Amino acid sequence: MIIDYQSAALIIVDVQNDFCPAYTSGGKSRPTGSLAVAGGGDVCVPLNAVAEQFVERNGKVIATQDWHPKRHASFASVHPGKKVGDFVELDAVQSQILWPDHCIQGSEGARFHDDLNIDLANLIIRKGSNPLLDSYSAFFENDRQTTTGLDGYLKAFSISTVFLGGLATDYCVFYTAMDALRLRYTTYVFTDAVRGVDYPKGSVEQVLSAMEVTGAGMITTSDILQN
Ligand code: VGL
Ligand code: ZN
Repeated sequence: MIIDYQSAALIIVDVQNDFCPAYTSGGKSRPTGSLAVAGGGDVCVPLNAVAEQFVERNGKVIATQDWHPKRHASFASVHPGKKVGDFVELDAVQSQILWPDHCIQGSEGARFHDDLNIDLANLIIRKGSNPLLDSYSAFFENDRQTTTGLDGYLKAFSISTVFLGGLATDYCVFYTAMDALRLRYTTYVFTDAVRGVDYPKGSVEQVLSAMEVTGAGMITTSDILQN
C-alpha cells in the first residue's frame, strides 16, 4: 500500500508494563502487570519496525500512556463492595467497568514496556488523569467531549490518516479507532500488533468487526513494511 507519510501518524496505544505479562529485557525482570493482556509484550517488535519506518519517512509517531492518579474512579478498590469486572455509574459515564489498580502515575506499571523503542515517538499523550473520569480513547476522555489534545496536534500537522496498534484491542485501541473514524481520519488497525483483554468474553472479536464495519482498514504491519 502507498502511504503519504507527511499526512500520516502511527499511534501506539498504552504499551505499558501493567498491561503486559512478566518479561525480561536487558537482564531486568518485570513482574506480570496488574491488568496483563495475553501476549501484550509481543506488540513491541512489530510496532518498533513500523515506527522506524515512520521516522525514516518523516511521518509522526505518537504513543499514549494510561496515567491514573492513585485513587482513580475506574479502580474497583475505590468502590466499597465492588470487585473487578463489576460496573458502576459515574457522573459523566454510565456503566464504567471496574479494573484492578493499574498505570498509577510514576509507577513501574505505568512505564512503557522496556522493549518498546519510545525514542522514536514525537509525542506522548497521557490520559486518564481525571480522578473521576476514565479515558480509553487517545482523542477524548470517556465523556466523549474532553479532549486529550491529540486531534489538535494532528490537525496542526495536516495529518489525515492514522495507523493504530497496541493495548488493549477491546478498550483503548477500540475507542481510539472509533473516535478517529468519527473525526474523519482515514483509520487503519494493525491486527498483528494489538492484543485484547477479551472481557467480557468475545469482546475482541466483537470490536474487530465493529471497527471494520465502521470503516477502519484491517491490515498487518507486513502490509506496510514491504514497501
Ligand atoms: C485500558 C482498561 C483500563 C487500555 C486502560 O489501555 O485498554 N484498559 N485502562
Ligand atoms: Zn486505565
